[in-house]
Amino acid sequence: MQQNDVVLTRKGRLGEILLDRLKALNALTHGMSLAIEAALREWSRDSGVDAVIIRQAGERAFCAGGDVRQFPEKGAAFMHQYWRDEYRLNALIRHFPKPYIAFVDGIVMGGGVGVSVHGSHRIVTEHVVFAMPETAIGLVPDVGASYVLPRMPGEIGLFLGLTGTRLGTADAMAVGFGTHHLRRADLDRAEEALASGKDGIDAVLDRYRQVPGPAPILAQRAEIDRHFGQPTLRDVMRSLEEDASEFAKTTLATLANRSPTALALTFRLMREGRRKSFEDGVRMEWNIVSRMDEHSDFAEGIRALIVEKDNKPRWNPARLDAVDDETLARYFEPAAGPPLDLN
Ligand code: QUE
Repeated sequence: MQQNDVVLTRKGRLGEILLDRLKALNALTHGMSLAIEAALREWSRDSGVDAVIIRQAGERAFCAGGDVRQFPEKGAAFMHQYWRDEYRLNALIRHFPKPYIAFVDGIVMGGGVGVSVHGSHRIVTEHVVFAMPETAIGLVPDVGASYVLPRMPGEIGLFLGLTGTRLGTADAMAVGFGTHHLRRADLDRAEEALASGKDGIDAVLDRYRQVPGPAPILAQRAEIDRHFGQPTLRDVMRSLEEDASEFAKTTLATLANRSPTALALTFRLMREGRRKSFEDGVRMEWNIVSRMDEHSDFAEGIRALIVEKDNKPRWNPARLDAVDDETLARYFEPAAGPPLDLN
């Protein structure tokens, strides 16, 4: 790891995590995960630390996801260890004994959602762009998405997980990703006030919080719920195909670019996640991702969208109706090797 991919410092009463990997939109490396975990474990026992804050270097991204670019060349053993350590960090954040405050001031996708959404306070600015875009690279929404997305209003989480739709500030607040909306221009002052420990966290955030405008996604809520509330993915597709609306047309066009296997896995993952604990949801994600080998759509998605950037993934199978149920069911079987340790 580059020493300054993540900078861990004390700021008054705060422990501060600074994501600082500008060349890759602060995408989370294995080394960054391990360094953040070690700092959190230390700060949880340090009575001089009242709360933890996680922030981004640069104006563009909080964290664009996992650093998946080199996954195929690094091989299965590396990928498996990466995911084990990342999911253990996600669980640590979810159960962190002190306030965990994310200042999200740009792109937050995939793994970036994993190091923010499970914390107690998620501050979003006017620059936030939230997405769970994994189906675009042949993967499924992970890092606890099987717990978080099904708990969003109606079928919005399933819609976001299948399509990878990007949300702005008001939408990120409406779906519950953000707990507070602050202006970028107020973040440094808010952090200083938190670091001073003079007022409580909620008092400080209330002083700076802004009221988001109307959320465009809520205007689509009825259409989303009607189409994505169908019992099977085939029924969802049929429902969209039978609808001539602009929403149905653009949604079908988006889904046509996604990995058919990833869509089918995501549909089942989100539906099963509804009635599972966070831990059992993450275990289900682990069972799936542990089977993403060099022949999988995930390897092809990384090639097409991240490395070569031709944006022309050749999915196998290429059509949803060729994804068979037995193949899908196998991804949900317990993974090989030692059980996932989330402690
Ligand atoms: C879907 C994704 C990711 C993505 C693009 C998608 C993702 C991810 C990155 C990414 C972006 C910039 C980088 C990098 C990775 O892109 O998870 O290393 O420099 O991490 O369409 O899920």
